[in-house]
Amino acid sequence: MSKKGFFFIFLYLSLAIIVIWLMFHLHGKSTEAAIAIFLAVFVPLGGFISKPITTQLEIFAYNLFVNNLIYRILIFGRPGSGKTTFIRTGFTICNPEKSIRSTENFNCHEFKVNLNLNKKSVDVAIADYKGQDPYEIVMNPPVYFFGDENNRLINSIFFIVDLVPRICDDNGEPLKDKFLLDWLKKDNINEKIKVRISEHYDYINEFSLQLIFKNFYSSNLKNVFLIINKLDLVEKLLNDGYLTLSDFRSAEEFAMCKFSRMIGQIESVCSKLNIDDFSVYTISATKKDNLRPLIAKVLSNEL
Ligand SMILES: Nc1nc2c(ncn2[C@@H]2O[C@H](COP(=O)(O)OP(=O)(O)O)[C@@H](O)[C@H]2O)c(=O)[nH]1
Ligand SMILES: [Mg+2]
Repeated sequence: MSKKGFFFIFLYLSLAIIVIWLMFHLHGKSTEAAIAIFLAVFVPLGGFISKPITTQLEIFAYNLFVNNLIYRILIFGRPGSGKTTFIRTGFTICNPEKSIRSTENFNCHEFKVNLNLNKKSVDVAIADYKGQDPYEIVMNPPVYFFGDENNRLINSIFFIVDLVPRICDDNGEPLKDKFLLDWLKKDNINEKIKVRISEHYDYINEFSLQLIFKNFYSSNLKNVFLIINKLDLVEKLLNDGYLTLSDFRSAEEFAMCKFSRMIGQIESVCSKLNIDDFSVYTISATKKDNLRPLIAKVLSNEL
């Protein structure tokens, strides 16, 4: 409990004791009225003062039972960038325990991860951010996952972007790859990719980075990743001759270049906070084998 909390409780109890003492020592006619006033003023006042303290007590109780052995990952990126796909593909290889807890902005999953490197397995929990706007990330983050604001528990942050948008059909279902590729190929591929990239810059930028690190950074944070997703679609467009990479040697290099400013922004925040483990991965979240090196890297100190 904070010093301020103790102070208010102390002040409240002192005042209450003084008033009760006065009531019983001034045996005047006004005693009944004084009791009525006492009940009317002190009971609601007590409730008001103790509210933040009750919250603090709840957090204190959470901290007592929180499992510090779980490796906690926050995954953040624009809707449609592949967060849920990444979790499903990446962590089904690792024998998931079917536990998901949801809040308005997060789906929190828990897994047991064993990459067969040795027999040891790691308990991993991932918060999949499902809010629409970036700033909602700081609205009521569940204490059981993030820890309270004075004791954050996040070990890794994954920022995720892609080069191809999610387009939905008339029923609101995301287009299958074939139809998505047809839509891209129809006209102006470069412009469509450019628009998608700029949407990610609207989402992950100096402002949202500040918000996230200010709210979730602690000495528990070990590493940060930028994941550039949907490389398979870019490769397909290249192979089919719809994209030309005159200035690049590969789809990976193309992807890294498109997000070089974002890489710089994350690097700069990390270096200010002395986080020297920042990596960039280009992946296809739909391919299991693609994700193994990344997961092995994240958990390299745990397994
Ligand atoms: N081809 C391809 N599609 C992907 C990839 N990752 C995600 N998708 C598709 O992109 C859409 C959005 O993915 P989802 O995981 O729901 O994104 P979220 O909103 O960030 O959770 C879905 O239709 C996925 O099937 C990928 O690496 N390659
Ligand atoms: Mg999702």
